[in-house]
Amino acid sequence: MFKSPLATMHVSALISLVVLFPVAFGQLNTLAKAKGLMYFGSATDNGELSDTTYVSILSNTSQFGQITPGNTQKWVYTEPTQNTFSWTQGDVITSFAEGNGQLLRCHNLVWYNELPSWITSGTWTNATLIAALKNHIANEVTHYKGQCYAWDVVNEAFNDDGTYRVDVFYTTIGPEYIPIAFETAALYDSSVKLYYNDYNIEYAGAKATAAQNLVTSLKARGIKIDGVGLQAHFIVGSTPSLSSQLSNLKAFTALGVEVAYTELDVRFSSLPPTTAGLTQQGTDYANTVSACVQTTNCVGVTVWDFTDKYSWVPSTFSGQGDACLWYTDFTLHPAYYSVVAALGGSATATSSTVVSTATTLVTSTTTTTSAAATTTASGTVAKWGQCGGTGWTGGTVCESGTTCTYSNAWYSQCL
Ligand code: 9MR
Repeated sequence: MFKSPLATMHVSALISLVVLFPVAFGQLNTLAKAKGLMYFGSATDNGELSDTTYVSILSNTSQFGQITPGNTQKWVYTEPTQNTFSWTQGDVITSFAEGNGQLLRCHNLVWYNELPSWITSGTWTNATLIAALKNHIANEVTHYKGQCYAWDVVNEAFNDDGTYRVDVFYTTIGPEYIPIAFETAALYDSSVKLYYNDYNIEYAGAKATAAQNLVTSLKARGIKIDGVGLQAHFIVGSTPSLSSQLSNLKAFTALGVEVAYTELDVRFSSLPPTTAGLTQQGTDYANTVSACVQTTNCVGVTVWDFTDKYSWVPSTFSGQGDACLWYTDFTLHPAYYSVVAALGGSATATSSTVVSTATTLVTSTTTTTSAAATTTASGTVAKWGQCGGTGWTGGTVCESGTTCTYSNAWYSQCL
C-alpha cells in the first residue's frame, strides 16, 4: 500500500521543510514579493532605532523589504537654515535600510508642513522662492542619489475638494511650483522614480481627480512623473471597499504611472477596540493590500510604522489609535493575519509562532513551528488561530471563550 513519504518523516524534518519553503508560511515582505509586488515596507523614525525589539522586527527582511524615513528627510531637518544642509539624521535611516538590504522610499522634497521658519516667515518673490526651491531639491536629490528607489517629490498639494492647497509655494509661485519641483528632481537623479503623494486619493472623488489631472498635465508637458503614492490613512469601518480601491488604482495606472500605498494605517476612532472592530480592521487592511496585489503596476505597500508604540495617530487624533499591525507590546493585531491571508499566506504556521511571544517573531521564519501550537490540548483552535477560510482544512471549533470570526473570504480567526 502506498505510504506518503511525509508520513514517515521525522518531526524535525518537517520543521526543516517549513524553513525550506518559507513562502508558504512566509511573512509580509516574503509573501508580497511572491505575489509580484516589489516590497512590503514600513516607515520609521530616528528615536525608535534605540528600541532593540523594534529594530529586530524592522530589520527582518522577510517582514519588511522597504523603509521610508518618517520625518528626517523633510525640509526642516535637511535645510534648517538657508543653504546649510544637514543630512545626519536622514542618513541614519538610509544607512539602516542599506545595511539591511531594504529599498528606500525617500520622503519628501516639497510639503507645506515641517518647513523651516526661514521659508515660512521669509519675504519672497516668485524668483527668489523658485531659486530656494530648486536649490533645496538639487542638494537633497544629489545627496541621496543612487540610494532611493523613489522620491515623494511633492506631498499633499491638494485640498479635499481638488483645489490647490494654499501654502507659501502656491501663494508665491502659483501651481507652477509643482512642475518646477518635478523637473528639478529629474535633473539631479535621472533614475530615481518621481512620485506625487497624497491622502484621500484612495477612492474616486475631486481630490483623486485633481491628482490624476496633475499626472496628465505633467506628462503632456514631457515632465517626468513615475508614480502616485496613495497614503491610505484610514479609519476602521470607513475604509473604501476593495472594488472602489481597485477602480481608483486603475484610474491612475491608466495614465502610465505606477502606484503604491505609501502610509497605510487603519485607526480606531475610539478606544479600546471591540472584537468586531478588530475583525473590521482586518478586513480594511486586507482590502487595501488586496487592491495592490490585484493591480498591475501597484509596486508595494508601506505601513506608516508597524507598531502602535510609535504610531503618529494618538498624538494627532486624541483618543484614537491602535492603527498598526503590531500592538504597543509587539504582539500582533488580528489584522496582521488578514494581511498575511490577503498576500496569499497561510496564517496557521506563522500565527503559531508570532502570537506565542514577541521575541519568537523577531527571529523570523527559521523559528516557524508546526501548526500544533494553535490547537489546544482538547483539540479546539486556540485564540488567534485560523478556524476557517477558502481552502482551510484545519480545525473549525474555537477554544472556550473565543468565537470563530469571519475576517475575509480566506480567513476566519478565533477571537
Ligand atoms: O509621522 C509623521 C509625524 O511623526 C510628524 O509629526 C508629522 C509632521 O506633520 O508627519 C508625520 O508623517 C506624515 C507624512 O510625512 C505625510 N503624510 C501624513 C503623515 C502623518 O501625519
